[in-house]
Amino acid sequence: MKTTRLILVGGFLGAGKTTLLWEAARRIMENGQRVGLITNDQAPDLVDTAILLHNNIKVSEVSGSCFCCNFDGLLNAMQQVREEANADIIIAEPVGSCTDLSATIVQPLKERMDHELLISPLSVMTDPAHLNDILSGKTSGMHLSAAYIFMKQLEESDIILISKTDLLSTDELTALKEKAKAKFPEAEIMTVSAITGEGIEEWLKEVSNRTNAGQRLAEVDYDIYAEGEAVLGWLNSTIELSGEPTDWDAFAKNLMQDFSSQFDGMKAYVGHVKIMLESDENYLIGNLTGKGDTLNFRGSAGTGSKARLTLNARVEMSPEKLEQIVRDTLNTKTTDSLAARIVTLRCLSPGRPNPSFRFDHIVTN
Ligand SMILES: Nc1nc2c(ncn2[C@@H]2O[C@H](COP(=O)(O)OP(=O)(O)O)[C@@H](O)[C@H]2O)c(=O)[nH]1
Ligand SMILES: [Mg+2]
Repeated sequence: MKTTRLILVGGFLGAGKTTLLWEAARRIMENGQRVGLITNDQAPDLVDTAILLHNNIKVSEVSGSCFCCNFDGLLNAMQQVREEANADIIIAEPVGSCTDLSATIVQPLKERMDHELLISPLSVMTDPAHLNDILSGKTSGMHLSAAYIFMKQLEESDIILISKTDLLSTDELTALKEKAKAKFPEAEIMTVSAITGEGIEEWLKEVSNRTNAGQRLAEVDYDIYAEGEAVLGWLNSTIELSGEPTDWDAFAKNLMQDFSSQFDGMKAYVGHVKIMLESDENYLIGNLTGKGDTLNFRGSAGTGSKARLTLNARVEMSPEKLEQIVRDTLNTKTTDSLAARIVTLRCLSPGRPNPSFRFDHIVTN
């Protein structure tokens, strides 16, 4: 089988990974190369997979466990994408609350698949506001142990990829890059905006040409790491909506605003709440990655009498509480003229990470 390039894009929940995956995939295809994507989650019914599938790209999902705890799942997904899409390039997005990827994924891959894979430097994407807070010694509203995960992700990265640069002035961006470089002198600092396209070509060029992946290992305390993940309630659900013709965009916005004001009211840290509302061929995506001011929507699901809602929420609270809020909120949207039927609902708090492999040294090829 031909050699395939693997680009891993890690980074905390809501950093902008899936948005970049799609933008990068589009550009790679325009260049005449074949691309396959791999998504990852603790449970199935992932909005990210649904979004990417809508764009006619080969997507394989590793669900039920993160890549590091299900290394074989990652290998199988890569095999599938390579066979079915004959991919020249695979881009994979690990779970946003995962760290220690250099030790648990990159080094084992280097050792086992050196002849089949060209592994790109590990890119860790970071939201600029969170990065600024974390570099200033704050927790950016997160639990202390979740902030620890955020920091460890940066520590092990080959490339720190600052996202959403459209939200910063040139001076702010320069200052943030300098601050990041001072803290992580061994990492390359790059910047992208999916909105303006700034930096995407440069980043793609860098990860497509370099092969020195996994040059750094972070020292990770698994007790703190486990706590940082366990404080998050995790919910994936699919819901069928049916009734009188409904303006689905207004419905989605109202639903997300409701979630947002409840979480803000409870001072519960929102990692990511993401919805996809599909009606016929139309769809709308809604995202909340913090307080109410992060709420944003794109696309349109139009008006119709039937729709399918996929909901993924990662919020700092017990899974039981999160499930109750989701069920209660959906109930308030149900009327005589609109029914909501929960088709699947999984709610959990991630278990202690138990990686398939964990290397204590950097593999040199
Ligand atoms: N302003 C801005 N927002 C972005 C950019 N990239 C992603 N986002 C938003 O960030 C949120 C999280 O994006 P997503 O790709 O799902 O993040 P992931 O959780 O890391 O996969 C969404 O609301 C996106 O619309 C960007 O370049 N600029
Ligand atoms: Mg994502």
